Amino acid sequence: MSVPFPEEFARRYRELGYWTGETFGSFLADRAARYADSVAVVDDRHRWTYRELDERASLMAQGFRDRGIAPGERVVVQLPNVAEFVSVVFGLFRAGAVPVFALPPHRFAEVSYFCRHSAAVAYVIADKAAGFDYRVLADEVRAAAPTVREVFVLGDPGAHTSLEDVPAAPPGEFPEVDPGGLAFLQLSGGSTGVPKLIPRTHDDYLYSVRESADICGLGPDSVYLVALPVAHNFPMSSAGILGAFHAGARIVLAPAPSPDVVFPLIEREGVTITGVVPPIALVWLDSAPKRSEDLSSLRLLQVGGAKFAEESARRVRPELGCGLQQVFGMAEGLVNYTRFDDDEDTVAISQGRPISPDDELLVVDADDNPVPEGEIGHLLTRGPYTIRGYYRAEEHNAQAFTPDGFYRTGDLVRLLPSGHVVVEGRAKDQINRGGEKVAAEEVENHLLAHPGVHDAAVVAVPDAFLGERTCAFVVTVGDQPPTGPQLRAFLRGRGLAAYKIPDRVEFVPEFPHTGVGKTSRRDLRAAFTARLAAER
Ligand code: J2J
Repeated sequence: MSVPFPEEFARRYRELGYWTGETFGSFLADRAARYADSVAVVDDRHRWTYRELDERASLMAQGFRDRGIAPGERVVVQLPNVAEFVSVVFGLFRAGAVPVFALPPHRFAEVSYFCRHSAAVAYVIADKAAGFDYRVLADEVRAAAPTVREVFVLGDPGAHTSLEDVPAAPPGEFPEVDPGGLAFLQLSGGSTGVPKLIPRTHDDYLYSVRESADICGLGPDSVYLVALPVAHNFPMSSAGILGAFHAGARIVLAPAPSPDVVFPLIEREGVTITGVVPPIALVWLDSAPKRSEDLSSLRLLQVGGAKFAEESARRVRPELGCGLQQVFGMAEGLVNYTRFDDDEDTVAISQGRPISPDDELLVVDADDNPVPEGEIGHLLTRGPYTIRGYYRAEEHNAQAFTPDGFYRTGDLVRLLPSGHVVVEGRAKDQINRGGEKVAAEEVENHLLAHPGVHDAAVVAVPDAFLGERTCAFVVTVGDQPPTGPQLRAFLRGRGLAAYKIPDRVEFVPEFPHTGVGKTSRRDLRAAFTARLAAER
């Protein structure tokens, strides 16, 4: 179900010391032994030391086992930025179960798909967050995904099981876990009709985590602020919460990324490092001079997930008083960072260079031939922590990976002589809405389910704040064609995450034809993208 690394590559990555055989369960136990009395996790209501976190993870692990969650079984976890996220996830790891990471904005369309596609046996939620009642969603999900036997709820469980009732005294022994096996399923930004799940192993992910912690300068005195949704790959591993745990550092979970919430936390907890997407960095830059909090503990602001404009990058040190690190990563694997010893221009204009000397980056043309040095092309990558295939997606994998196992990132880049990557654009049918990824085809399919929609094409509109927003071009059919607001309400009703609902809907009498034969979806989207660009 997961595509394994070929044996010769796996052997090499072990010989080079990249894959060490550590598992997430043993990882936490080891750091807890080393940093027992240091504070590991802070949120609104908790302040756990490494020892406490480790104990809670074991109690959760045994509780999940007592409730019949067997090694290898999948459990969808959808929690806001709370300490329990960490005890639940490490509890699952220790029980040998496989977390599937959903993000808080995901709704019925996404979560029911994750549960069905991974044949999940359980679903973990908070009762309510940001005004939304996840228990109602859980009822709908259970009806649609019969493999889900139990729903665990943080807070008031309603008809489900309270997370508080889960902990059980462990017998001292947990199942052996294969470090080369599936550790968790991460979400892909996606560019296809249905989201893709990304199978990561203990060996490959922990390698990227250790190196990331080192590259980001994390140590026992570091304090990492989780400003983005904690289950996203960036705050999870680049260097994120796992990098912090590797180094014996402290994580502070912020319930929201707004300056009102985050700035007081930075001051109170002495936060040294955090990672955000460009629009959040812009809000922080604009509000910092107007606020009174002392942000001087902050040494490094990481920005990634979408392109950070050079002029914004140059504002970070003078206006926030901390260093900038650009991060160009992907949940499929490859992560690039600018380094502490990079000169100012490199940090301002590039999106960093890869973690590993064994990350292979190819920049190619449409026929997979390398472009001349320094020119723009499609980025292909292969390496010790980049997947060889999506989970249960054989057909898609044949296109998303080259025959020799390179992942087609869909990003257009050029390489500087120093090996740094500059992201120049995108060839995949995805809209990057301020770091939140929207697959055009997925939204189009939902639009096409409306009886009044004959055809639909979803494309990016440039946006000063988010970088891009979404625009749906729609051809209607019938006597009572839907209006834009009706279509948006229709998509909400289908349980599509709010960030995927088109910001703008444009009705057109018909779609353009190229004259020669049938217009491809890609050409069609390109034509609409060009039309929107011409408006400006
Ligand atoms: C331009 N595009 C970028 C950047 C990601 C660390 C940081 C980010 C992610 C992430 C991540 C970009 N400039 N600095 O997983 O560990 C776009 C590219 C890429 C896609 C991946 C991490 N940083 N991107 O964003 O899986 O198009 O991961 O292929 O969500 O985001 O998206 P995602």
